[in-house]
Amino acid sequence: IQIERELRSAIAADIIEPHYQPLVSLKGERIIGFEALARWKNRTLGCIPPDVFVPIAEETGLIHALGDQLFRRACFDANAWPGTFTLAFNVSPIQLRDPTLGLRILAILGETGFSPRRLELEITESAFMDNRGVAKAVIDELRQAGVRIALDDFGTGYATLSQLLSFRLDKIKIDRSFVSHLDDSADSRVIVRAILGLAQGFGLTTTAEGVEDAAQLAYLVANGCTEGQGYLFSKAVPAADIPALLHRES
Ligand code: G
Ligand code: G
Ligand code: MN
Ligand code: NA
Repeated sequence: IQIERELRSAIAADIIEPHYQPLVSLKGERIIGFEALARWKNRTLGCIPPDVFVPIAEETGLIHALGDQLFRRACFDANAWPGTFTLAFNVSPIQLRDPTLGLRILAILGETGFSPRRLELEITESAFMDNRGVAKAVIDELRQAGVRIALDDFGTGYATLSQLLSFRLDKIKIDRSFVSHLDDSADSRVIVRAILGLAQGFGLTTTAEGVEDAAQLAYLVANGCTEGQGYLFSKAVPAADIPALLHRES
């Protein structure tokens, strides 16, 4: 309850800010975009991770205001990046129950001048479970405007393959729990290879999450994964650190 009150005032004061983790093309290992990850530093409670405050924002309905606020900020920040870079932004299943979400996202894109073609929204399998009609309509509306849709944390949810196919996706993000065990689990290697095969068969791009070492990277490259993300490349950094990160690369 204290945290809910703190969350309300943090949103009112626009204190929660996106940090950015690079998305790296595995062909040539170049940064091609960033995923926005919300960070909240509270005076009394310290750094509160999104695993903690996002569920509270979802339960209280604050996620709609918080999501809009973070998205507007992320579009402003992303306008400073090279013109080909993608912004990946997480959208909660609760946000996708709101039939006005698509219009609000398009309005923020218009207001900030950030191109829908450079935006990739990350949704999770639970978005398919409840209120599928609304989620589907919102996603169709955004895709029609040129926004790409990525399925986040793939392999951890309960959606069936046929449910997945009924939504048009552009990308699958392979959950970190599989990638982190590539070195020591034959099962994880089979699962990752199967996901990559499935994605290729449907013409989807793939991002491996949580890439931490060279052996994992080599396995992913050998099996046709298109993009990676993880501490091997960089953790999420504040917007102000991005120029230095890009300079280091060139
Ligand atoms: O950044 P990592 O630090 O801890 O993120 C943890 C979880 O919080 C991830 O599942 C991520 O998708 C989610 N998350 C981070 N930022 C946002 C955000 O801006 N919106 C939503 N809906 N989820 C987010
Ligand atoms: O949106 P999503 O569920 O994918 O959130 C990504 C989460 O994974 C964030 O909490 C982010 O900080 C975390 N993360 C990103 N890269 C790595 C990594 O290489 N290793 C680990 N352990 N966590 C990571
Ligand atoms: Mn994500
Ligand atoms: Na994820």
